[in-house]
Amino acid sequence: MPNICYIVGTAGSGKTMLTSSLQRYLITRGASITTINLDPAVQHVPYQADIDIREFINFEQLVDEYQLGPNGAMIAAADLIADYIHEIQEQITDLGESSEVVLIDTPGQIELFAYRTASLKIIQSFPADTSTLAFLFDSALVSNISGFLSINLLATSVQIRLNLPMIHVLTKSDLIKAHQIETILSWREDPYVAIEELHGMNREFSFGIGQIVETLSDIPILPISSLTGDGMELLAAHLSRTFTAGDDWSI
Ligand SMILES: Nc1nc2c(ncn2[C@@H]2O[C@H](COP(=O)(O)OP(=O)(O)O)[C@@H](O)[C@H]2O)c(=O)[nH]1
Ligand SMILES: [Mg+2]
Repeated sequence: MPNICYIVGTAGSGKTMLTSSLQRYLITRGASITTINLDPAVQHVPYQADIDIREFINFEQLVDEYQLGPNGAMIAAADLIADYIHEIQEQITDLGESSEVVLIDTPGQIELFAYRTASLKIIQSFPADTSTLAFLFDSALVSNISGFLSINLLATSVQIRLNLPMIHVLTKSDLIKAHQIETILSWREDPYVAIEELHGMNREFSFGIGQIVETLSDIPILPISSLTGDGMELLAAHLSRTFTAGDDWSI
């Protein structure tokens, strides 16, 4: 069965760029990688995709043919993926056989991947114990407490929906200072400290949020920059351990 890593996160969180930089990093270390673009609406894909959903779905044609606005067209395109699931699944299985990991770049808007049924069907067609989700925390969104807590709740929501093991990746670490990264990591260790700093929140509500966010406390947050390559080694090691149950890949 293929080892699959789904790269998931809010729009602009760096999924495509991480797919590209991680692919490059792993290949230069001798790993064999399959890379898949599942975003039908993306214009430019900066990596060599072994499977590209745009070969199945023509986004521009959808817009023209059905006179859809951008949101309607993106939803239609995401739902259309369902028509090609069998083909995609076969291709992933074939390519995955000779790869250490299959990296899957998902649609720009998280709800198109996490909440519509087509992608759930793709996920469910592979065993959960050889699949993982890299959930991205965009530095630009999580450097303040309310943003951090909100994205944690989103991660929990995605976890409920997709029910796969997760790793959390703090993207664009080059855009924030080292002490900000430390602060974000400390909020993960103790979310109640963060919540206490949010003033004017109902006590019971805050406590409830704390309890939910605390359920993620065993998941490390790995800071990376796709631009500078910082943290890529740690992320690769983490993926390797996830898929080989402790034995590192040869990378
Ligand atoms: N500075 C910096 N910018 C990044 C990084 N990763 C992504 N970006 C930028 O963030 C924007 C969105 O990235 P993209 O990978 O397309 O996000 P996606 O919508 O999640 O696929 C682009 O303008 C990227 O150039 C990073 O590590 N550092
Ligand atoms: Mg993208």
